[in-house]
Amino acid sequence: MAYPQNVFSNTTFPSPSFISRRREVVYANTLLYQLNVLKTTGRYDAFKLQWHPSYNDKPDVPPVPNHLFWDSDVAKWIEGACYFLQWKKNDEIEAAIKELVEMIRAAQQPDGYLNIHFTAVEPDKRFSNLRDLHELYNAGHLIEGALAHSDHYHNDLFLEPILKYVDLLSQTFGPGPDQKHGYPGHPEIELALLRLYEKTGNPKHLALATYFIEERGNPKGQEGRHYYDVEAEARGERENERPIYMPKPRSYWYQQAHEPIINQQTIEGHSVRAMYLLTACADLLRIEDNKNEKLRTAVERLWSNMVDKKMYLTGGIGAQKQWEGFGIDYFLPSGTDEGGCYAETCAGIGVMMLAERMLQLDLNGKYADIMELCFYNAVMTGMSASGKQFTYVNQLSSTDTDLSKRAEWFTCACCPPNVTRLLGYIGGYLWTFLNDKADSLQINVHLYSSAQLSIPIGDKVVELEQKSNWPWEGRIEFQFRNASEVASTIKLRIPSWAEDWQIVPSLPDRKLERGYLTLPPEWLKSSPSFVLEMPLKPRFVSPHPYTNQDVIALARGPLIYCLEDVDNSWVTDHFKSLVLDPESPIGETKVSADEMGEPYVALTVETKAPVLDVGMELIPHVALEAIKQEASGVVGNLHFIPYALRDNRGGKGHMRVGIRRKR
Ligand code: FUB
Ligand code: ZN
Repeated sequence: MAYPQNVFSNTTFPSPSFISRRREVVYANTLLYQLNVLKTTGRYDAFKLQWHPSYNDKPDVPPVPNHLFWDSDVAKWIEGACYFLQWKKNDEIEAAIKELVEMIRAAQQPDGYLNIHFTAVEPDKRFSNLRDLHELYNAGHLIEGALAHSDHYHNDLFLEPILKYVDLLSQTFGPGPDQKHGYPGHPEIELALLRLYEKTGNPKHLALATYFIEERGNPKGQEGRHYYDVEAEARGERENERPIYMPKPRSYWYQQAHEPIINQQTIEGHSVRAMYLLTACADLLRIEDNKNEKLRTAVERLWSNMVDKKMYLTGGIGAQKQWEGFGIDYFLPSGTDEGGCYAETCAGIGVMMLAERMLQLDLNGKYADIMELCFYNAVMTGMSASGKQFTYVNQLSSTDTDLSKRAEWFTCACCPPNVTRLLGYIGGYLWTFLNDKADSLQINVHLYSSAQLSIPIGDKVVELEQKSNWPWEGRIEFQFRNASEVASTIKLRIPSWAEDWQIVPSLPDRKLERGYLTLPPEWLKSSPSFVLEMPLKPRFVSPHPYTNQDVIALARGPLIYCLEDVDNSWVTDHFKSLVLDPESPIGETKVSADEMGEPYVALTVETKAPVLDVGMELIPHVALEAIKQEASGVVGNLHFIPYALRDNRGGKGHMRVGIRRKR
């Protein structure tokens, strides 16, 4: 089983760490908090298929009804809850899952169909708008929920109706003359079907996923035309009609359906869709033993385009609000007043999913570096210390219209339960292992934390335990146990930002290949306890010069830092007029957990006057002097905190990551 959603159960968290503390919060607060929201908003009961008053609401984003994703919100919550229940029981959560599964079973139509909106609200419109209406996206999340449920409860109560629904989908979609040659506007079902295939071994599940992936973007898919054109015409859509998130009619790059994936040169469109789709592509590659050269090259090409040219310093992706997605190369404004920035929490989770799948195809630290960057910044910023507030958009600088503030929930609530389920199976991201033969084992350690991996081999359980205060300290102690009869190799990731590192006891041949250090069997036999030391020093980082942003930001280890008004109370302009000298000394302070829920390392930059500069000399018609007098001056030292921990202490919501570089 290669999926992190399966192998996470080999990982436990016996001693405290950033990760275990976040998991504790989700278990203690978030699951029940989100369950309550599901109930109070109508989502919980929606599978009863009764009318809900909100079904009359005008869509916030036409033509997408606000409640269209309710199936997925419930499914993601069940999925996350099942992961946590494998760790600790909870009667209230168990009872809710039981009731939800009963409702889902009862909501299934006689032919297998299973969807709230297209049963309770528009039953005559099934599969009539794959482009915009998330029917198959919801189906994908139901599949993933059912897989987690079946793994936890060892019964088919949830999986059974889902398999019946998938049968209906397999009959409906495919290359046959009587089938629809369509595919989802929002990918998700592809990766879910591939995971389902891993469990069932049913070739129909593989075939449907493959069909959705390969058919996507076919210009002549249906009646010699693009499927979405034919579908739109059948709905009576006018030629110039378009959803508001598409800049022009037929902007099918929004759904990554402008051409077949293997031909796509740059990563385009809605960022969550792109990540879910590419994750499925990577899964398909692995299932096909990485033999599909064209698909492999396309996925690698799109990954590189994204990471090199379309990713924020935080690992966030998606610069354009209109389509919640990618802009042109190097277009990475940090906030609304600069022209955008979206960096949705789900998109960060999607990057992690893709990175993890790429690592399984190609053990290269460049994927793990990005996976870690996303986790500790773009994703972990998505949930408050309390586990009861969330972000959807994660800008790198606030403005008066978009303050750095979390919310209790969203109308379109994809992100909060996505963080929940990610933390449920996060153990599956720390490491991968290969033990095809009974007497050999390879463990690849991608992320550091305090955790234990247990791998049953023969009649023994081989264990690898790591203990560290990562990401705050760079010393990781390892214990490798019970492996005496197994020829074992461990590969440790050395992050690309690590200037210096040491392994103790020393390793005669320090073989660092593509970001991983190999600890060979002979060495491990004599050194089952070893330590990796990696000093975590603060450093300045900058976006690529082609972004035209002459800014510097602070990083330490995998963490990106930001300024908040809570620590820098003089700020009135979201730190826009601030300039920072990259030569400034940086101090570190250990701060106890307080409101952050996490003991952390704060950074202080000692500034030299003047540090405020309105920088408007180039605009002659602006009355500069008054502004300058007000803005210029010494503000004293600048206090930075990890971006992931922002908005936990009140304040005005002024925040910035990248500060203008002082010349
Ligand atoms: O459309 C479903 C989810 O809601 C997407 O992944 C998010 O970007 C948001 O649009
Ligand atoms: Zn989301």
